[in-house]
Amino acid sequence: FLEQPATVSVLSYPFSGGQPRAGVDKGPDHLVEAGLLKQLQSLGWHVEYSEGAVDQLLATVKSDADIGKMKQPRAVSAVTKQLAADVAAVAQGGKLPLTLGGDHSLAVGTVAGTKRKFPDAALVWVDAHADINTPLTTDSGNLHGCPVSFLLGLEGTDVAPFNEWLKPCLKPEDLVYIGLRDIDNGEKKILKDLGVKVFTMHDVDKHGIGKVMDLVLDHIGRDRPIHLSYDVDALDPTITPSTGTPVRGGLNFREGHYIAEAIAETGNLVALDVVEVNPSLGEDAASVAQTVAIGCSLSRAALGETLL
Ligand code: NNH
Ligand code: MN
Ligand code: MN
Ligand code: MN
Repeated sequence: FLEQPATVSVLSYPFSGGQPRAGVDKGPDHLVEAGLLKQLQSLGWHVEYSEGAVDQLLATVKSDADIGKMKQPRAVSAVTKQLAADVAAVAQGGKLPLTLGGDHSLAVGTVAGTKRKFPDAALVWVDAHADINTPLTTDSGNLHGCPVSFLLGLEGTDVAPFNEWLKPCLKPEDLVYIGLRDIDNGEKKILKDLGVKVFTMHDVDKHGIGKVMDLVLDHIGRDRPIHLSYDVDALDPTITPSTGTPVRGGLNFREGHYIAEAIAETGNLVALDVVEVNPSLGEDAASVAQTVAIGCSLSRAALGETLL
């Protein structure tokens, strides 16, 4: 689905407004300073880099009072609207957008952008969380817990400011989850009602990650564009400690990388998000460095790095 020579366009989006913890906006700079761009070049990719104009976009948001339960809705909407345009432009150019977050509310923009070029794209969501709360079901009000519901157009998501630019673009059967282990009660009901394919950590334990990825690809099909949205909190907190909402019992190092490798092997990856790296969190500098290094190695794996 990409033009040759293969080009990855790295989009830095230093945005934290989808959740309350400062520092996740520093994720992209740390990933780049750790050498991500050169690493991708070494894999044979032509690499472009740009920084989203997050500060300018936020300057247009004069005040951002809650709307219903939603926190910072104008900030999230303004940033994701521009990100959708950026991702769509990259995809239209035959290149692969790699969005570095920032928090996972950014996926409202990245997936909407991918869908403009590839309406048939499947979405593989790797996360401890389902991020499918709606503005009606969310307890926290944090929009990084809600992006999937907006993409699906669930009840309660047809609200300003999002409905000024965002149209539902995802069908429940286009979506597969891997790694879930902290699903809110309202989310459990939504997932069951919609019949979404979910591979929780229980399924990873039962089948092993190899079988799970076979089942993921059985479900979405092996000849469709794939958008991979990777929240680093899918991995166990011993592996990626520097993230805002760590949940024990996560993917181990190899399981996390195997997911990315198996997607790369399809040759069908058209967009990648790496989100929720928060360099301000974690016990010490080594925790931060490890989390950032894994953000880089997951990106490399998804873009074709192999062990042999
Ligand atoms: N489900 C919770 C919420 O909606 C937590 C979401 N936190 C995440 N998601 N980090 O990936 O607020
Ligand atoms: Mn997430
Ligand atoms: Mn998460
Ligand atoms: Mn929770």
